[in-house]
Amino acid sequence: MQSHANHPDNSTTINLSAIATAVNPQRLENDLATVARFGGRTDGGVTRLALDNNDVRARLWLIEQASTLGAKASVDAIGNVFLDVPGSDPRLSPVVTGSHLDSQPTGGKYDGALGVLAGLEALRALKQAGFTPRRSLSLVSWTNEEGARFSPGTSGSAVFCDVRSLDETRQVEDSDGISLGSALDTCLAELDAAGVPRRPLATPMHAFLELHIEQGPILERDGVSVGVVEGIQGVSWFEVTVSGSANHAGTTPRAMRRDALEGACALATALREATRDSEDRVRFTIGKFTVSPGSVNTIPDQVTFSIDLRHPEAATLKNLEATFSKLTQRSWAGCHATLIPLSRVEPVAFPATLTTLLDGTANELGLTAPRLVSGAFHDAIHLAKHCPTAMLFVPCRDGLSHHPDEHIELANAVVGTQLLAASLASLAQ
Ligand code: HGY
Ligand code: MN
Ligand code: MN
Repeated sequence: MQSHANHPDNSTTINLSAIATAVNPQRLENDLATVARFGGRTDGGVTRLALDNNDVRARLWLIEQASTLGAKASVDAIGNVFLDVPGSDPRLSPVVTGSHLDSQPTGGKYDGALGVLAGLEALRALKQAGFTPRRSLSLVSWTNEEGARFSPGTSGSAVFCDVRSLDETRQVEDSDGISLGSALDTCLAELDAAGVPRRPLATPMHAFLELHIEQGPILERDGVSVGVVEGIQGVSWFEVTVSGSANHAGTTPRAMRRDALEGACALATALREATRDSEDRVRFTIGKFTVSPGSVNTIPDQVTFSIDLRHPEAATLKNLEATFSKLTQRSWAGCHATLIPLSRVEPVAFPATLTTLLDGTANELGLTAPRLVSGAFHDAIHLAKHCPTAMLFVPCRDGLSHHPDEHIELANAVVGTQLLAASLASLAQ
């Protein structure tokens, strides 16, 4: 099936079926298995935390793939790794695809990795199909999308898009007191030693497309292989600290206690109650909860817990944030509470120019690709401020993610990669 490039001033046709058939399921499956071994777990999941040794080895592996692509590898000051395939007109800004290689502490093999490897396979397929892009094509792996080790997440794309500063990002520390900056310098030294040149931040892009697993139940329920993502819901992360007084567990009467755990549990329950909505659209999660001094027979004097709050509407997100601020000002079991905002990203809608192009390309490939909004955040949430940006989702079994049992059907990953490759070709002409 021939398609006229979606670019009005270009007469060349793009052979979409040649591109689609050039996508090699075995190559993609091999790459997924290879990358899954970087931090592979016995339960089938991965632990590849941002800038840990497994993440660095996965980056070095990705860089090694540049030569077979005829691409040049480079890395920027926050560690984002790029593979650039030159286009026939170097004056034009590139079309970029990619995602992230870091994982959750007990993550799955596909969150992030599929987007990087589908991008790699798409670029290989385009080369194999004899497609020469006018615009350069780039594959990027963003640093620290998950935010599990260094909070908040999406550091690489946020710094690249100048949404957050490199300096403030470098100062963030993990639970062992290691700063992102020092882990980054170790990673960059390894890439320098491998001869990977540096590149600037915020380089211009014509468009950014990210393929990702849905991490939700919709596409599987609809029985389709791929979906066109039209936006990402807003997300706010907070740290709550409840402070009381430590004392002896055996001798202190209840009336004299300022038990930080009792206060934190009451506050956490009140916050959750404030987010309960009849349409079940608010997402409220307390994922981390630390009690100190953490002794069986000492009344806790401090409890710190995280909040991950999400909603597709900016106004609702704002109202809930205001409610949280009011609730934390109250006294909880005689304890004092503070609410520290860690990060906040407004909901984004992807431009119709790009989502319509994806619809049209899916159509030409004979695919049904329903529209959906992402419940998870992605690096695309920042890229949307940098250039026209959109995403493709492939289904994951039971919608399960951030879990070792995360699973996809290879056939769906191949269809997603075919649509990605064809869409990149259209954009690069
Ligand atoms: O948390 C998220 O939405 C993303 O998967 N890191
Ligand atoms: Mn992800
Ligand atoms: Mn994730």
